[in-house]
Amino acid sequence: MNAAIRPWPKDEFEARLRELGRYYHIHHPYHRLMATGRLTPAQLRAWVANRYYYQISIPLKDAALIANCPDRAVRRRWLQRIVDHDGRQGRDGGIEAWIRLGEACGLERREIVSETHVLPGVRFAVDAYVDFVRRSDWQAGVCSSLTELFAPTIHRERITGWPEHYPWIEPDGLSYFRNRIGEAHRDVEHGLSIVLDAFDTRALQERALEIVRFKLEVLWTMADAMYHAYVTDMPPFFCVGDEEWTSGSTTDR
Ligand code: AHQ
Repeated sequence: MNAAIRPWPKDEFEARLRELGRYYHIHHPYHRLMATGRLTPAQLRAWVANRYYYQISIPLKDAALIANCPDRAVRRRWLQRIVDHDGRQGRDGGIEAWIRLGEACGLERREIVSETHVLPGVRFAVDAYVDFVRRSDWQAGVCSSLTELFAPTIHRERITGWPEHYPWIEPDGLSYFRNRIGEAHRDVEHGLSIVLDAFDTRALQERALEIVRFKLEVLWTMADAMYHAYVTDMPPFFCVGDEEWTSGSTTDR
């Protein structure tokens, strides 16, 4: 079979998936400002308030994937992702931990859960992710979660960096990131094994790379919207005049 159409060996396929980490949102200017202590408190609070929309959308995305999946063994394991975010009897879950992160940063619970600060660009990017999983086969949905290959690094960066750069944030608020490192490792091990097995032709492997690039674009676009609104001080129409949510930079409007 022609080498150009022969499927890559699994280790090469995995390496190509991991190479996409160069486009991960850890490299986005907003996250570089965050990691180097250059975000103002308002810009950090805005990030938490916007990312809340992503966090509450993950269980909807995972439920859509399960709805598309006829494989009981996969569904049984994938269910844990919903529990991790929604919680269960006796365990608050990640969404509640994210709200506590927001409160630790000085946000009120009501302004987080009301989604009042969620930017159009953030909402559209997150909705595009959920809609992609809803309308795709479940294996494509699994593949789109593989950006978490790169997530433990960004969570560790926050756990180590925020206490130094943002000492005004209550340390307990960082529990979301601490919990997520273990969960992300566990989830990616499951998701990667499915993808390496299911995407078994060259065309499917190329498709898998496209899917991960799409999800990387979702994450990057969310950060673009926040950078535009809170760093270049060009919030969308519904924030116009709401000075509390701009970076207070000197640009004239
Ligand atoms: O907190 C995050 C999370 O729960 C998930 C689920 C997973 C998915 O199914 O797409 N991706 C993801 C991510 C989370 N946090 C992001 C961050 O930077 O804090 C990273 C993101 C991801 O890498 O996809």
